[in-house]
Amino acid sequence: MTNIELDLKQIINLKQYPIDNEIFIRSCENELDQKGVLTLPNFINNQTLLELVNEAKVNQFKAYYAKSTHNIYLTEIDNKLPPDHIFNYQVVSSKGCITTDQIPENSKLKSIYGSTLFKNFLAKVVKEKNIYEYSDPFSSINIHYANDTQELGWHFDNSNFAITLLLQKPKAGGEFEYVKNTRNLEKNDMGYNSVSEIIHQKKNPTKLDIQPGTLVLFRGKNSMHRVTPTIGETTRMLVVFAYNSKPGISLSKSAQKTFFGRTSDDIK
Ligand SMILES: O=C(O)CCC(=O)C(=O)O
Ligand SMILES: [Fe+2]
Repeated sequence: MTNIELDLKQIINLKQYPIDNEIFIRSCENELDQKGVLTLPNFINNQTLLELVNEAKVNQFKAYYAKSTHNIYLTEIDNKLPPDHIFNYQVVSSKGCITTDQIPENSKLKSIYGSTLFKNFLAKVVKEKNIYEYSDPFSSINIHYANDTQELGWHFDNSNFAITLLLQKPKAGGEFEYVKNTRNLEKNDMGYNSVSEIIHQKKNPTKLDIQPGTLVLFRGKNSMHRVTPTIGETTRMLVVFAYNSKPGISLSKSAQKTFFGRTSDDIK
């Protein structure tokens, strides 16, 4: 066992979540398949949670805040479709973000993210052979901050799976809402009717009540989701652990600029 793996015992609740146990892994895989989402409450212990909240607060001043308008499919507008077509419907996202290079080297977030045990667990649950960190200095671990009124608008993810760890929950709002299998990208089904029903409030999404310390695995490629506006002065703080199914992948420079306000060229 490496030091990182030894450290993991002091970070993750391995008694409740034996992440190297094949039966446990299988049960996680099944739950993710069935629900499209897997939540593991108290994944990290209370001491670690306190430490990580503190660390996130200390580094919040470094956050790059951006407000953007985008469609639910995270693409450019399609001018061949009418402006009022649901494909072209615009929503707002506004949040702050700090990047891997802005998180201390000795942060427990880096111990978790880089741990072989953790990566093997995730890979099996999401049915990937292996998972790899990003090659650029920004994208692997991000902390998102949503202050009063900030939100993440309805969208489908580009990635096959997402892994998040909630650190701090606002007094109200900041709720994760989703609709399982709204579209089927593989079958070219854009899900216009379902998307439209949600947007026009003819159908209700599923709400996920997540407490701080919870690890969430989510398949957001075909399930539209959003985070409702934060209400009140307590910031929603959430860690995103991002991996690829192939090594050596960087986020494009233009995406770096959009998400982080700078590119890897700026820090050389
Ligand atoms: O903040 C969350 O809980 C979800 C984040 C999300 O959907 C995303 O980053 O794509
Ligand atoms: Fe998402």
